Amino acid sequence: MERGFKLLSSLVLSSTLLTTASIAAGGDGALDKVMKARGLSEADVVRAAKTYNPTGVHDKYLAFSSGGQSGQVLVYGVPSMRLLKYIAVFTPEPWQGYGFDEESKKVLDQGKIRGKDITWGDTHHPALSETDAKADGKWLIINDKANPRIAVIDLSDFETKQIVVNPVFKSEHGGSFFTQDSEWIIEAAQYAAPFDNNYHPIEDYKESYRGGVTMWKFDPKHGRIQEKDSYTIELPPYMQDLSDAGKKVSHGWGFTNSFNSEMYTGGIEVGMPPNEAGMSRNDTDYLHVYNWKKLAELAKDPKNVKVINGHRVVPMDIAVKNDALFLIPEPKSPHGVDVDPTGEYIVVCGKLDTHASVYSFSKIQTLIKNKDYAGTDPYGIPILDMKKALHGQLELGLGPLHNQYSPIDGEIYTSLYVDSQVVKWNFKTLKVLDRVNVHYNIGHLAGMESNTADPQGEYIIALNKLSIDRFNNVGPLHPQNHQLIDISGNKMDLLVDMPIPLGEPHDVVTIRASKLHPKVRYEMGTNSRTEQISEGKTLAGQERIERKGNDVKVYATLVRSHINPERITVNKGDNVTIYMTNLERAEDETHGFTVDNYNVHASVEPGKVATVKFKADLEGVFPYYCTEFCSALHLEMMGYLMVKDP
Ligand code: CUK
Ligand code: CUA
Repeated sequence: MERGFKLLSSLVLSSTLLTTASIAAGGDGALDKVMKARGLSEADVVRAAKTYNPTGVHDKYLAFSSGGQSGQVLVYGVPSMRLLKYIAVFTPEPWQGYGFDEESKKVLDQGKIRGKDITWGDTHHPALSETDAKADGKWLIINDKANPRIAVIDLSDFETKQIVVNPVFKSEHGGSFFTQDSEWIIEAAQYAAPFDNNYHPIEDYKESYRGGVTMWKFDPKHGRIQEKDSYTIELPPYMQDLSDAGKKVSHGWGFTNSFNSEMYTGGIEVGMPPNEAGMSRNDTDYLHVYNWKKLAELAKDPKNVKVINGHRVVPMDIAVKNDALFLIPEPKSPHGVDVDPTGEYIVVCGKLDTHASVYSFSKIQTLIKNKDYAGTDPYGIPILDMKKALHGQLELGLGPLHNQYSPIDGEIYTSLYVDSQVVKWNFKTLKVLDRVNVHYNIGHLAGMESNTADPQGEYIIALNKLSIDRFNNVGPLHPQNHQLIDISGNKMDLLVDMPIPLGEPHDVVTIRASKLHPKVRYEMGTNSRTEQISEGKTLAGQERIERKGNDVKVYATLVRSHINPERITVNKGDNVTIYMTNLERAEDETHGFTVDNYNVHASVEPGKVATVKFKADLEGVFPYYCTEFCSALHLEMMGYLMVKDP
């Protein structure tokens, strides 16, 4: 696949070939004809060739994009920018049976908040699991800003396996980020709120409202968050924001931005200026710097924690007393904070400031060691002097938001929201190197494994919030625009646009496809959500219907081109459970299953068991059938549910 791609590039990049060669698809002068007919320049053709995958050729990288308000994850290939899959995460998704079969309902149910069903999510930050600060291709996590939750996706089958609800936050944004060996996940709150579940008047903001960072313990072997071993660092109500975990030299530390050092709480009732001005009055906000490793040790002693909603919270004074929590001023209303591949530099973007600020971890450590503090905040947290903690600052343009690193020492790419640009600069020498226009209003940007200790270079994807005129008009709600940029040369070159038709995708993480090894089938009889053999596993010849009182259990098999049994007769009011085992071993021979009018659907991949459950409360005759076009006799793959009044 690699070879094919290289061959193609060398073929098309040769400009003599471009103008003179005959192309198999068209014959003499075909390329010229196509270029003329479609109004393409030579540069256009080269760009097209850089992203074109002939049929059967795979992509070098896979990108995992947040699905924004869809609550899902999108997967696409780079450089082809071909959409490969949606992964159902926080929102029911019928194709995958997510929320329509029993196995996936159990996953979605983990995301209930205080007993309340939450059937959407506002996904922002996906993160790939790491070993030694490098992407290892095992797990993907993603946060939900609106309902503070984190989901774990297994990259062996691209299915969501776990959802955890933050027990103390009411919203969150600074998640989710793995530490360098995926033993912890950082999740920072966003809008400050009381940690308990009670009403507290807004006048008590400074006393009762809190921000924080939850450190979720993660088991990288089994891919599950361990809620009991997790803890939260209590923080002031400064509206915490994006975060990043230290790596290498800064391993053990975490960094979290904030944008409301004013502790402004809204002014409608008391005649204060509107929100924006209120939260941006001060010239600086605070970068929170915390030693989560030390705090994890402290949290083991019950004397050091407050238990809130059954969850351990380390109070600010305990963190301060143990030299584990510090603040550093940063230009007001910052946005991204990104630790460089060595762990020494922490780059914070200004958003309302035209600068990026490069903090030095070793300078921060020296200030901490010497207790060289510039003062304390109202909560007694030591403040480090900004100038002394900075390696330097550089003016980049209007609205710097997020950063990505490259394999070249000191090279960094930053998104400029207001200027609609990606700027390449050097964070060590503090020099701007290049900039390219994007379309339009870029938020995050994604390099190839760029947030790890092993960035690959090659491409940057600009995640643009607005597409305006880039695509056919499909009504007032536009798709967003992911633009692929070639960064392999001195000058960045914009290659192609890709519309994202599923919510606002805040962030993307990427990985070399060679690091992923997803399976093509399950061990026969597997409940894919638990990875255990299902109680409903049914082999050929074992199909049966069991009745106990009003409970009817159907043990069914699916194989081209039969659903066995072909007739299920029940009484009105019976509780019906249908276990389906897909007996296929062939790759991509998925069968779907639905019972008409009963709002159930399952996707049953080879080897999988999926279960649908319903009360037979509608009397009548209901066809059930396979919903995937699986063979020439697909339409014949059906049966009848007979519901009679006894
Ligand atoms: S955020 Cu949307 S552009 Cu939620 Cu990471 Cu910056
Ligand atoms: Cu099985 Cu269609």
